[in-house]
Amino acid sequence: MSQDRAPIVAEVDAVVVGAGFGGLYMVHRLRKLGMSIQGFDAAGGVGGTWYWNRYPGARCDIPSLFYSYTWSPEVQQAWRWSEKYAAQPEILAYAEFVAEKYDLKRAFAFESKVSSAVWDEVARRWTVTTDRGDRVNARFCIMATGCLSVPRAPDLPGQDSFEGETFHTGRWPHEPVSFEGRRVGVIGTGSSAIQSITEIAKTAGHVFVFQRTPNFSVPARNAPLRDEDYSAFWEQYPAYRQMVLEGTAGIAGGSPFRSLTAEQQRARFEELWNIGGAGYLGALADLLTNPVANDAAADFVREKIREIVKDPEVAEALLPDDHPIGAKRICVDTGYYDTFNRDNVTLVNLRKEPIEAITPAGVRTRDQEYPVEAIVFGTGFDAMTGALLNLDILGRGGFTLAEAWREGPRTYLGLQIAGFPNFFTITGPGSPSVLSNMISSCEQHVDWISDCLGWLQDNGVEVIEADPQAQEDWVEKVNEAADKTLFPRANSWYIGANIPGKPRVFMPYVGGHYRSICNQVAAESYRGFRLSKSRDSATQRAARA
Ligand code: NA7
Repeated sequence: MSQDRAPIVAEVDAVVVGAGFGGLYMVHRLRKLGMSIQGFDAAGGVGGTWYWNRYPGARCDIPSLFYSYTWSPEVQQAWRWSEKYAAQPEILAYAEFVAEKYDLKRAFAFESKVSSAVWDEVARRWTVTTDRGDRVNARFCIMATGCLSVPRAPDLPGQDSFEGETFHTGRWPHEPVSFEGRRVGVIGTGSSAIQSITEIAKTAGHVFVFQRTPNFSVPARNAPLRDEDYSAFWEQYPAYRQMVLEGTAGIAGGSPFRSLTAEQQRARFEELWNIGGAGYLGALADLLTNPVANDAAADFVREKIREIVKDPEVAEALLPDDHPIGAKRICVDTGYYDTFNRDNVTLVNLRKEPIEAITPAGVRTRDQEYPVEAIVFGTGFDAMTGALLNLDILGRGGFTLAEAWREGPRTYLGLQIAGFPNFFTITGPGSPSVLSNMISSCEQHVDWISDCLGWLQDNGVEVIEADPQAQEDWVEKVNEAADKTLFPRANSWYIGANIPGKPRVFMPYVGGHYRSICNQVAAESYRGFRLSKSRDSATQRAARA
């Protein structure tokens, strides 16, 4: 049901696409620059990824105290997280709280999906259209479209014939869904499936987990946040803030593998396993660059899986064996492996018996049919580029983004694309994005873009556009950085491997010092960008002369 929308503003300084954490803060900063804005979001409200991913057990895998905006001391003081790792409803409530406090919703038309953005060379403006027939002209087009916003479901034979209910974790219904006493099939064992399987199994009649590739998962050790946790957080906050500013927060700590004895290595793994969370990847300084260090950390987790899962055959099938730990996004769970000790959970190993078809009554593998009343697809997303390539984006000379990215995404700093003037991507490919704290990275990009737009205003610059050579140099730097790590050794969505036909390019930037690189570019009057003075100021100068 479509809601009433405020009238669309047809001529604005900036269009902002997306009302998640990037888009909300962007609107706030643009207003401070005195700019007029029209925002759009396909969702019915704010929250971005947290609006859509409402599946059972959906939870952040970064501690809530860090998964928070830092730009508003008022919000920091007023908001209180209840748990170490916040669940989806609480994160969505947080987005809504910020939106209300700063009156940000007013800038957006919801349930309005942008369908195209076309650059007009003569007017030097973008024309943005939506599926509701809106048409807006804007000087700047800012895409806060998220890295994991286009869900992907497999196209299995017979899928449409299924007579039960189907769900995708990334497009969960807003009404409560009960699996009580029902037979449920979950397809996939990535983060979303791992979180939901654990929850669904608590009430379902039976859960069949259809696993193609086992993943590494570590315990979250989630817990309520106490007053003393908050006090400790505020004590370390200045140091944390400094790390964020230097771009080193969340980067692996610890000593290098070879500097530790076998006992010390083991003690370190045990310590981080007991603390819980994705911080396990910080056990060793070289865990993501040295295959031997990585094997040791992976072996430790495999050992834990064997200890937890009672049936040796099931445990064996759950052991990840085809990628270095951390080279695919590590999952953070609450009792995932233990769930396989329940009588109402069955692991179906698709390596032994691949899915052949979905039938009206369930899932048929090579060996047998599993009758289910509901199927949950936890099958992931067209990550990082999907949301942008789903739109018709036409830059200079009518050149499309799809053509520009035919061989994979190419950006300058993950912020701009050569040939697409005055067009910005928040946490775009080529920036740390999904391999960083997303909320901090959104903030950093919004701050950088806002400062840039302010500078353009002050300097009479009308058009900013990535220089093709600067972009090529950056793409090379992104690739070089990835090649020094173990990331390219996994068939992950970081590399586009989960989408048939998608070019295999490692998309996040993992070279470090990213924030200072961006700041330095700005300090050097936007080195690597082409700047065109506004015609007005050129005319004024000519008149003065
Ligand atoms: P992921 O991490 O991409 O996981 C998708 C899962 O779905 C993964 O286990 C896939 O197995 C599986 N999959 C995909 N297609 C199929 C088919 N056809 N048959 C069987 N299994 C399939 O997505 P998530 O939503 O879990 O997580 C994405 C991110 O969101 C996560 O990292 C967090 O940052 C939040 P495969 O490995 O391809 O064999």
